[in-house]
Amino acid sequence: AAAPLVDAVFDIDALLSAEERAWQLKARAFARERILPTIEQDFEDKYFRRELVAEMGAAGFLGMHLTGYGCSGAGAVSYGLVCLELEAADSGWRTFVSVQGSLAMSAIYKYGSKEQKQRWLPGMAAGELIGCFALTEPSGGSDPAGMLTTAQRDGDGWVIDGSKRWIGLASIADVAVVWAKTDEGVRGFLVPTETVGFTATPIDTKLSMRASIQCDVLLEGVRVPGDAMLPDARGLSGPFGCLNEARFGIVWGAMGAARSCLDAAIGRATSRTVFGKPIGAMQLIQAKLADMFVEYEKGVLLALHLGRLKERGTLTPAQISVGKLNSVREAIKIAGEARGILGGDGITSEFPVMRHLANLESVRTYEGTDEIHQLVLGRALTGLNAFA
Ligand code: TGC
Repeated sequence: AAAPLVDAVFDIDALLSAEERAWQLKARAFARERILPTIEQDFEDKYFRRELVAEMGAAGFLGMHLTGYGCSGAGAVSYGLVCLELEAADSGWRTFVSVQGSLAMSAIYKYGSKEQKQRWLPGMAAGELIGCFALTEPSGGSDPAGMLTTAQRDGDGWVIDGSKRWIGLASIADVAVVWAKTDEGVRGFLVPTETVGFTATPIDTKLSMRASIQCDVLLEGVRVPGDAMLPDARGLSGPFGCLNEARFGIVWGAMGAARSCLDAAIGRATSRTVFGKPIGAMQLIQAKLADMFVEYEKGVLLALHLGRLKERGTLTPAQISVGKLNSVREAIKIAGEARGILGGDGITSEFPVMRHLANLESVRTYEGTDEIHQLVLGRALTGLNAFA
């Protein structure tokens, strides 16, 4: 697949290994051949193209940073590049890979028993089984410590009651990783979605992420056996450990959406003539494009730096907050500028810009809002906890 115009200008490829480039090109080709041809219509129709799930599994994109159990064992930068290329097509498909691989599979991989891993991970890596991650509740997502969902002992098993909201893939998932309060703190449970009392209803009123699925989930007297509990997740560090993985993918992915908008803006700036010359010849337009480009390149370099830290095993949650905050905030600014450069066309589905802009508003909100990441950084810088 040919390099996007903006990547040809600034040679970030030179900083990547051959293996990383191979993953990137594979994902770029997948996005162009399998997602882009139908994404505008799918977005319009609120349609999740489920047949792509097995294709993504076959391509090795699901849980690709995990090792064993049919997973690809790829490096963090390779995973990030795949996120970038998928999100250059649509945030919904990067979100799918995040929910399946970074959240649901990571939870089982990090905290599950050998039996739980063997039962679920190979099928999830292949895209034959779908997972979801049920943490956020209807009252809000920023403070998981305030969750109301409970799991109570019932003989050898547990009974889970509560409700969750904004749960990606829940209505098509085979297994839900459900976080609930117990008498020993927050614990995670693997709940097959066919279990009596588990109901998932897609949220139908979204004007963003329309080609992906987010659901309300009801848990009414959901009985699971004792071995449904993830043995190695205790307290909120369990789900937060998975959010770190998903946030890392967003650091890269949002830059993919930004690149797509920047490419569209450059294409339009060089092809649309006003006042007798291409608008790209106007100094004001060039200044906008230059600023967009600078933020895109800075964002990719930051993502790469965080990827290298992750590969060294030293990446901290605060560093991830820098990346998530910056990437999404700047991608939204880039998409907004691109929308302006496209003029009226910028609000149509003939260009991807408005779709990216709408999607990025979801990405800004999930996995920690801008404000949550600002406060994580404020706490790291001052030692003072604004959440307490
Ligand atoms: P705090 O006291 O700071 O920490 C509680 C425990 O958690 C540990 N911890 C972390 N561990 C690993 N990685 C991190 N990033 C961690 N952050 C905190 C911490 O060390 C402590 O461990 P322990 O062993 O001492 O108990 O917790 P707090 O209640 O003060 O919270 C701080 C805050 C606000 C940063 C945290 O609550 C937070 O990150 N809030 C945002 C949560 C969020 O991102 N929610 C959106 C999730 S998106 C979603 O659920 C949808 S899934 C996607 C989909 O389905 O589409």
